[in-house]
Amino acid sequence: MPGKPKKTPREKDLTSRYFTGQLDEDLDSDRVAQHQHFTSRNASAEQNKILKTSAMRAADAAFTGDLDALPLGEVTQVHSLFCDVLHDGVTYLCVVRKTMNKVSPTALVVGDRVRFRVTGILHDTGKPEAVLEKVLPRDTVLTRADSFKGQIQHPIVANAQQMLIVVSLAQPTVKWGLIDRMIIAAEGGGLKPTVCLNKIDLVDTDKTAQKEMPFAIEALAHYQSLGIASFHASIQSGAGLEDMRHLLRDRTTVLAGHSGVGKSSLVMALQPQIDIRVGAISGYTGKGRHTTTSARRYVLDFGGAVVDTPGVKLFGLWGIRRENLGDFFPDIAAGTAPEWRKDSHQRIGDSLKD
Ligand SMILES: Nc1nc2c(ncn2[C@@H]2O[C@H](COP(=O)(O)OP(=O)(O)OP(=O)(O)O)[C@@H](O)[C@H]2O)c(=O)[nH]1
Ligand SMILES: [Mg+2]
Repeated sequence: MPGKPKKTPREKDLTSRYFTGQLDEDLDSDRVAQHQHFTSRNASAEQNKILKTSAMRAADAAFTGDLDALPLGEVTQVHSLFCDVLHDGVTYLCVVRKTMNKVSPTALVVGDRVRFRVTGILHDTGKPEAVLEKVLPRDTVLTRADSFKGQIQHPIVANAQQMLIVVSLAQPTVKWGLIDRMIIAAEGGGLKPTVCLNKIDLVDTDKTAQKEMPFAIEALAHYQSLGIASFHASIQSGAGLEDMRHLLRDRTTVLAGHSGVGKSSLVMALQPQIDIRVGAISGYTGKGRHTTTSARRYVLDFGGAVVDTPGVKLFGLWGIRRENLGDFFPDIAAGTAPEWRKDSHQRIGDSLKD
């Protein structure tokens, strides 16, 4: 196995400015299992090494043509030095033009619409190589902050219309505070939130699920009163899968939630042909283990696209201050907020900057 290739200063620069491949697990104290980290890094290093010799040279050459005449694609996955871009059913392996930061002020993310130039070189993976020349303005962007105090913004997904917040009744248990934060992030970024109460089958066998169920029903009814829809689901029984298909059809949806709640399993249940990694249930500790390690966009054969994201434990809010927090808690102003929402409002407010 060849050693990890050393990065030139330019490559380091590219990495830090444009790409946030393993972004989500870096934001929280959560850590990816060591072996997963190791494997994905090695794979990245191998691919980056090959790309350096061809597409990166192409990225250095000035492009003088009409940028808007170049093919338009969507970023489906971001790696350390390159990204996958889908155009007309073909995935291109793209490196970013050195001067592109003038066009894009923040890191490139999954869902970004981009103009790219095909190099004519075929990568070992079978993907054609290309140079990413331009990022188009985003319609929406789902963003997290580096911490609860929100010093640095980390955009996660661009141009999605809605966010499906997946929670599981048990294994792991629902964290309603996390749901409230995700709803705020979705609405703040221009995405419509919907909540999916998953693993509903566990109500028959799992004591935690049985204990949680009455409160879950109450909480979801309260969200409904705020215009946030929800549905129950289970890949075991098939419950809710038609609701989900209906919700996802012809739209771009981000799936988000705690690690282990079953986000990737739901995607696979709807699109079995998608090759996606799902965590094993044996030895489950209820702590979450990050099976999905970076956001990835999949096209749905019944219309639309879905972005599967890595699980989170914490969700730092970006662009939300104590003064505008009330905009996301209309029930507080209306005097209809139950105690758990008041607590949530208080806790989120305390965690924000003045
Ligand atoms: N009982 C039950 N288990 C489920 C259900 N859906 C998923 N699981 C199990 O839950 C575990 C975690 O599923 P994943 O789909 O990997 O969860 P995830 O949300 O994608 O997790 P991360 O990628 O780590 O964020 C797997 O062992 C699944 O088999 C369900 O409806 N019922
Ligand atoms: Mg997953």
